[in-house]
Amino acid sequence: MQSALREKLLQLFTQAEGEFVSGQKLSEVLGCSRTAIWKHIEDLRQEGYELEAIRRKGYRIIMKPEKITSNEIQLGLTTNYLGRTIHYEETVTSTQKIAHKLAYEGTPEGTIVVAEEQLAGKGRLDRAWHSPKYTGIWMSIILRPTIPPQQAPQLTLLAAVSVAQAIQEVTSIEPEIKWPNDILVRGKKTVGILTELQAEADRINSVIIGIGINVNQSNEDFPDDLKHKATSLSLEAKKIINRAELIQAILSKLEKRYEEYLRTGFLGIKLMWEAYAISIGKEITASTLKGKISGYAKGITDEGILMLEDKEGLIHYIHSADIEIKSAEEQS
Ligand code: BTX
Repeated sequence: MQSALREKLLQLFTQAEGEFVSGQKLSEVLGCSRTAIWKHIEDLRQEGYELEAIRRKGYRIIMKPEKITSNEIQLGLTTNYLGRTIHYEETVTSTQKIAHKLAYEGTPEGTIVVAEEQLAGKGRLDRAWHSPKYTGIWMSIILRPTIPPQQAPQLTLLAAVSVAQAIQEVTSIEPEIKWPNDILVRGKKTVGILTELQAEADRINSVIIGIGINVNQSNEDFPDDLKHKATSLSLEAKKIINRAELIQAILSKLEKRYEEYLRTGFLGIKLMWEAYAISIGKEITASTLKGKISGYAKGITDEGILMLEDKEGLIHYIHSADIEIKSAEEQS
């Protein structure tokens, strides 16, 4: 859409203060056909505007997109280095991809990549992560810890704790963590965390922590296959959540937890993680790359590895898996 036309259209809606503007009036003022107006309205929707259309009444604006700006994130940020370098993009394939490139090029530790929309957001094992425009937090954080590569999974748990704490602080929602990296609200997935490494055999060059949070999606914003198993913070808190404020809170918690971890090790994080964990002390099924194992989730080791006890009393150490918790009735 031409920018002058777009401006005029938005001005008309602003003047109407949330009331309906008829299609007739829009086409008169803008000097174009009703069909062209409909097309422009669709363009605005694509940009994140929420517009209602009712026959014979016309159109009205319900919500303008709330964009995040780098300024908003940096203003009032209390961290020393996390989020001090921000790469903000409107649309990307995946923030992970950009972060990998930046990390490789030597960007400072604490650099973050934030996007309004991901066209190919990714989860673990190359699964897709749904990342619609203006509604969520799609962010990658670059760290350079001096720890052995095999300890990197601990950082996933550290990130999960930090995000859970920030969510609790900003929204008063009490999230739960399902090992290793899912944050759920009332049993539905709200946050996904993907930790990736650039490392040599015995040395980490950088860790890229990708955090995806469903913040302001309505139920219709989720594709059908996710509707029953995913939710957003705003659906749960029943209000719009300020995404920039939540990003600031995450960065602040994450920097604190990370500093503690580098100073004193994983134990403190483990205890905090256990306070949110729903998969521990329950009958679960773990789907690993080698197959499924069912049993009792005894806890996590000091390294963050899941301990699962099978019927024969054998302990399995699970490094990576998808966990299904048996329902209350199925728990023996
Ligand atoms: P995961 O493998 O644990 O979860 C992926 C699965 O979750 C999908 O197969 C699908 O069933 C479900 N899913 C997809 N999108 C959503 C969603 N928006 N809400 C709830 N469930 C969903 C989790 O992987 C790791 C996700 C990390 C995403 C961040 S966003 C910023 C960064 N950039 C990037 O490309 N990925 C990370």
